[in-house]
Amino acid sequence: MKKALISGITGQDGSYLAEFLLGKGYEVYGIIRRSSSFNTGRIDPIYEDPHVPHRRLHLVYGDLNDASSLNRIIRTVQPDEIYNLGAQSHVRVSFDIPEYTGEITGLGTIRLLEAIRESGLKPKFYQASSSEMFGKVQDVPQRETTPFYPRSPYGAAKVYAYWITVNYREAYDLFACNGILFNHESPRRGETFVTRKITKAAARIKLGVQKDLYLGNLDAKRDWGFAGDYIQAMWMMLQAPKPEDYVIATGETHTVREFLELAFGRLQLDWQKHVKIDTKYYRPTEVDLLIGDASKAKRDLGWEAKVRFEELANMMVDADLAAERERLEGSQAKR
Ligand code: NAP
Ligand code: G4F
Repeated sequence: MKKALISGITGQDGSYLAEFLLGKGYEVYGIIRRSSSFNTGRIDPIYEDPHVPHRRLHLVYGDLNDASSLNRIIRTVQPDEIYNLGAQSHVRVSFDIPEYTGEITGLGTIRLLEAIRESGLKPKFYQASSSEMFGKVQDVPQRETTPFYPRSPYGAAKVYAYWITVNYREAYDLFACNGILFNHESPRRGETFVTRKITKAAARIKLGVQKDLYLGNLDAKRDWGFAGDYIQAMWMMLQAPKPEDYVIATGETHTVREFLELAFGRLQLDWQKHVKIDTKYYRPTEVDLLIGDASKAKRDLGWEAKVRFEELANMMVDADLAAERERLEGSQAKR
């Protein structure tokens, strides 16, 4: 039975990847951080689902800021595959905490790579690289050969993590891959990323528990796909005959405004009556246009995005409407 270690297992991607790998028969180890409130909400359902073999899921305490914990985990778990998904992953927040973002999102990667090197083991390594590295884009669409031009502390930290992964592949013959993933979303998306912020607000407005939604730049264009499709590409990269870097994207781009129209439209709401602009959500430097060319992944891995833009928006709105209804019914029952 293969063993996989996931940093960031409590996040959106980590939870989908854990389910996927358990389904493939892996023993899955996830690194979790101590928190004063529960942070395992996305993976708790694994323990409740009779179809998911949860006895093969193990959670271990550690932190990408704590090399000794990473060394210990790698020595004791001895994983065959490591997926480094842990990060301070919010671009806007990275302008407020740039040093911390560099520490976790950038240096966290070298701590993990060094722990691997010092262990003498040769696990395969996946690095969660990002289309945010393309920033002020030098090519349209962006592909593996497009030069990076990051526009945020987060983007700059991811560029460091990208190159250090390439360096360890070349210097130490490590099977290490960068997945350059474009934005991917789901009902499990963090609630402060724009898509989820919109779908949750639309559901609450529909149910009469919220009136307005405050947003920033509506003109930015993103290539949005479904997280459940994208985590499969991570695994596929580590099964390929040789380690390489891949762009993972849908090849379509849409504005934030288009996402708003679809999400509110799904609930027969007019977004213009509810959305207000708050400049605090603007970034000092913005990434205006992202659109990826994933033809290398299609050719070499047989991967391609299945869920398209409208289906993604509908899926997220429907899930938020159901969750909000349940929450309201629960709070009424308690009274
Ligand atoms: P996410 O939901 O924000 O999850 C981030 C995960 O990192 C959480 O499990 C979090 O743990 C963990 N983490 C944060 N700080 C940590 C630390 N100091 N030590 C260990 N773990 C830490 O992110 P996501 O959307 O799943 O994305 C997964 C990865 O892909 C990230 O590296 C992100 O930067 C990258 N990425 C995402 C996208 C996208 O569109 N989603 C696109 C390209 C790349 P807590 O739960 O304890 O906070
Ligand atoms: O949803 P976002 O915060 O995602 P962003 O900045 O593109 O970053 C996400 O995708 C990256 C891949 O390219 C990942 F690496 C990263 O970890 C993260 O998952 O913002 C999308 C767009 C931006 O242009 C932003 O300015 O939406 C715009 N926006 C407008 N109003 C807003 C808001 N973004 C947020 N978060 N909140 C707003 O109110």
